[in-house]
Amino acid sequence: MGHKSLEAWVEDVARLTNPAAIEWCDGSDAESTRINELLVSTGDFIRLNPEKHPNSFLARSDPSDVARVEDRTFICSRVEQDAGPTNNWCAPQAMHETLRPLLAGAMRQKTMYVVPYLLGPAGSPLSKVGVELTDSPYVVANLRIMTRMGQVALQELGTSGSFSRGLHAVGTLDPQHRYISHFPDENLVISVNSNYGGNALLSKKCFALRLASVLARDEGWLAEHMLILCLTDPTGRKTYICAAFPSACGKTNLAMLIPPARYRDAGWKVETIGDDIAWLKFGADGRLYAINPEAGFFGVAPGTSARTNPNAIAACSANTIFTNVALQPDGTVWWEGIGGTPPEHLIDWRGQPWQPGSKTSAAHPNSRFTAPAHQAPCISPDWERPEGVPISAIIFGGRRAKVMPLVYQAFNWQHGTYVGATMSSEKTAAAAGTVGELRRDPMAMLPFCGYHMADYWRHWLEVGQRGGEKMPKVFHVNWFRKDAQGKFFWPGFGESIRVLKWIAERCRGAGAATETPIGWLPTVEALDAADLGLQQAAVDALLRVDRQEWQDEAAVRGDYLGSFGDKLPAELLQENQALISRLG
Ligand code: GTP
Ligand code: SPV
Ligand code: MN
Repeated sequence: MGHKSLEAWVEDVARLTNPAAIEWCDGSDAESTRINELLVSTGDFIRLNPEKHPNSFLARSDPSDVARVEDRTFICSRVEQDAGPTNNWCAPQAMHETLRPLLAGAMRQKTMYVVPYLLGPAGSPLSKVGVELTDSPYVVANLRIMTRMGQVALQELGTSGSFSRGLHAVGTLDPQHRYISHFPDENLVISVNSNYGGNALLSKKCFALRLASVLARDEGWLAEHMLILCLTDPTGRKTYICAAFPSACGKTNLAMLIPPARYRDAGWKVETIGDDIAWLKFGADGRLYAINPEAGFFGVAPGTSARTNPNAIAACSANTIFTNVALQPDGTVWWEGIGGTPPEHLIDWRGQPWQPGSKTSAAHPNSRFTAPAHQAPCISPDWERPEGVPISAIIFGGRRAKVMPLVYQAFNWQHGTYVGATMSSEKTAAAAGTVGELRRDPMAMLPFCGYHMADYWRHWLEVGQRGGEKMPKVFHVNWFRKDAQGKFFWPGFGESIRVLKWIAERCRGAGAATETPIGWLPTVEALDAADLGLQQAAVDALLRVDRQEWQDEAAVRGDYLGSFGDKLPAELLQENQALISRLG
């Protein structure tokens, strides 16, 4: 293969982990079939009904290994300050010493797969190569869907190209000795004792966000936890929009939105470019262009149905890996919120019999499907454009039962950076911890920023300086405001087209808006929601900016920003002060 430093690294790792065999993955169909059959033969995959789910499989992870583990995720920068207060830090040397005994002999009697992959379209100046060494065929099967894997990456790499290194060993799955360790100064990730999602598919959050955010800071671009969509209006005009919501807060669903009939008939359309990660760089015209570094969707299963997201259902109709969902006797999958009445008999995600009325859920709340992006009927013809797509709007959002209105627009980029930096959301099942607890999650990057959060905000402000008037407009949305009974005011999903429409109008200087202390809100008419049959109380709640609630919110934000100390860009505190004075 002729890439000296790659070959040397593979040899080094093999010496340490001692695999019985080494296999270089080429990404071919034949290889995929062989890996899937291997997983079936070891019982790690259950082949699903080939008529209903062709070439698709169910995997069950260890019950202690079902989500990202933020308390076991480390940023091992040389200087502790560089990791910042929001990351767990460990000195690189000390972490290497901790990991060495866990890795020593870890692949004995196993095959070590060398998985080269490309993040971003082939031939794109924005794309980057990674290589993951793993002893998990499950990871190989997932990477084949999630990335452009094998030959295409080796070609891009040539004999001397640079690449990010990921080393993954399944180990014993001991949660106490689970480490998801990032070494930004070595462009390296080492993961041991997990075989789930973002902990093990090192292309995703580890490389495309944590390491890439550091590269982006150094190279003048942005690596973000954002979907990318294309909104087409009845005149055929296209608006490209990115949106950053925390994990399990609606990125996949918004990226695949199908407008209700009235909008569809009028000519409104949403197409998907990406559903989780965006890399944004300046184009020759001075605008920000986004690519989706991934090639597949690792989507949340529960709540996905033919009613809420038919595009996702179609995307995972074949060639899909389902992890931790429930199994029906006929070899089809099931999860909470898939629609219809629950079947009488199921095997739950742990492999146990399950019946309606059982105390536990049949599918794990963070169960997922891994599906090729090109299988989504809504995939945009532009999704593999090497130069990316020009972004007009960036949306922030989270789950907030109270306070946050349905949508508002920031006054300018600096204010928008403040809006993103002070975002908060109720926690979900995508990470281990207490579901529902409110936490600040700046730019939806709290678990994914590979360096000091305040330096990251400084970088956002600097990128804004560079882009000037050509920067995207910034918005904030909240689909999750609840009434006193705990019911969502906003129907969400396809109906959110109304919000996208207003955003697109604002991007071209139209769309009626009311100025409020927090930013511009749509007028009731501009929201165009009359046909939704919402109660007046719901409309009021969705468009309400309550002075007292916002004064309380601003006070919390002030404390939060203050906790970042010297590195905090003064502009963000000024924005908070300005909000407080506008609130009067
Ligand atoms: P990650 O893949 O973890 O980054 O998640 P994500 O941001 O892509 O979230 P996703 O779209 O998968 O949605 C997560 C959950 O929120 C699913 O159960 C959805 O059904 C639900 N959800 C998504 N959009 C809406 C909405 O507009 N309203 C409501 N009420 N729920 C939604
Ligand atoms: C998320 O948690 O934001 C995900 C799933 O997209 S994982 O790949 O596990 O990070
Ligand atoms: Mn995500």
